[in-house]
Amino acid sequence: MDKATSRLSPPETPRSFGFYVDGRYIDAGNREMAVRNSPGHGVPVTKLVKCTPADVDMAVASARKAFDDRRWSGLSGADRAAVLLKAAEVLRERAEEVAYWETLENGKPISQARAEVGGCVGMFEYAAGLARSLHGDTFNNTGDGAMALVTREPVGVVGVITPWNFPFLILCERVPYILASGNTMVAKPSEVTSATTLLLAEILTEAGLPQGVFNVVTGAGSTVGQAMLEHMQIDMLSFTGSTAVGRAVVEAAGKSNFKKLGLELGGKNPQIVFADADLEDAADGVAFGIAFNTGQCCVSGSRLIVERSIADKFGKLVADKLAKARIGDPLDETTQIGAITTDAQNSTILHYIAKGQDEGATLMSGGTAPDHGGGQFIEPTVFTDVTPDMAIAREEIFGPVLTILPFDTMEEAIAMANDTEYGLAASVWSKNIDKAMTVSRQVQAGRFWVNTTLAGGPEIPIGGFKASGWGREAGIYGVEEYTQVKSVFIEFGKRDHWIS
Ligand code: TXE
Repeated sequence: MDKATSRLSPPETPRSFGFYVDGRYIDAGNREMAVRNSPGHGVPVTKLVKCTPADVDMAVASARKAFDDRRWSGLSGADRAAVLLKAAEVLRERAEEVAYWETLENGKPISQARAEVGGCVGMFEYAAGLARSLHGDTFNNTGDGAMALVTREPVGVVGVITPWNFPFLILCERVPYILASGNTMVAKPSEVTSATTLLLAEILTEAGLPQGVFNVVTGAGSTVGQAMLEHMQIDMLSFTGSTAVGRAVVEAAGKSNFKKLGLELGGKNPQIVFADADLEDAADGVAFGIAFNTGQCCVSGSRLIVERSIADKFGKLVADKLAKARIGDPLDETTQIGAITTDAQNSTILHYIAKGQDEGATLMSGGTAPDHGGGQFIEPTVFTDVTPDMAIAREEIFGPVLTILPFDTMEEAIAMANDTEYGLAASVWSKNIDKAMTVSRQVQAGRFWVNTTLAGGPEIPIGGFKASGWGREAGIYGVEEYTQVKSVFIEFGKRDHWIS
């Protein structure tokens, strides 16, 4: 913090973190350290341990012991809820610290990081209630002298591998729900955005989570992440990231212990806009859907599918909105669009902007990389004259690049929306309930929005159809995902003998 002006600024020296096992930090020792530069400022902000596969073994052993001795799973739901509620309280107290480091490592605007952390507080509070209410089922239709119970048991040791686009939010869409039923965990954040996962470990310990229940290893996906995929003592793995690594996750599970998997992968999400929509609202929603988090969201609305009669007018409305969005220093309170998180992603987005033009699409607005100091920024970009076969219309760009595709009939709009390997999210904008509901029924997506986009909450499940993933996170669905069902058949009274 620059005290004279009370404007936030990057730290003068990078903050060093250890990794976190058995309720405490472990120093780097002679392990290598990675330095992370703020993508919004280009200066070093954190130093993180490059863990080894042996460190993964240590973290998994800690989680295994904590699970097997039932120090967490053996508690009542009420006792687990108390810890989750306390975690929410501590997180609320430390929210500004979490938001600051999130912004520094990720490049997202500080106002957005604060809002995300606020949302995460709600997830811990909501999951606390679920820890108390989670229950099974009974069958008393088994005849006199018998009864069956169906119980929900925690899966065991859960590994969570997270990406860099929402390092803290994606983590908190999983952790409280995974902990609610009594699982223990090893988390591996992205190597470029690890700080806030370590802060969560501190917060959970401060909240009274028993040692060893939540452990964090930091480092590269190809070593630390891969060791987790193959680990025989990890019972379930939640992976959020690219479709390519998602395939490796499935393969490794098959080659190791058939661990249960949750996958949230890529998306190429349609925003369908009918001529009868409130076009001002829809333009604002479409602009938000593509520029929020600089388009680095698996649920970004990157394909605008718009009724032909309004396509030109509506495209201009969206482009005008985007031109007014404030892009710049992520630590500036007024910034709406921050930096591109990684150098590789920056190159990927610029590559797609060039490719779109090579393929014959027309660059309607944006497309440049403005200079806002030491960071890397890309203006929101809109393409018209796009055809469905172009790479910019088919592949996940993971940046602020919108393609406009016109349609003539509702059936055509639905077919275009579904013409993708992905099925993560979709929106429809229309004031006609028949159209809106028909589209919501027929578009294949795990999350669907009517006259809004990127909306949700702790109660609402997330996850994808098709190649966008397996399983659901958040809400009661997210708790049940991390449980397994056990049936218990009980007989009472005298047994009817098989051998008499
Ligand atoms: O993802 P990776 P990257 C998409 C998006 C983006 C592309 C590449 O299109 O351009 O993926 O991003 C860990 N075993 N999404 O390269 O590599 C890695 O350390 C185990 C969509 O960053 O999939 C990190 O913690 N783990 C997505 C996490 O996987 C491995 C969000 C994600 O990294 C591993 C991010 C391995 N072999 C990118 N290799 C979404 N759905 O939101 C890497 N990792």
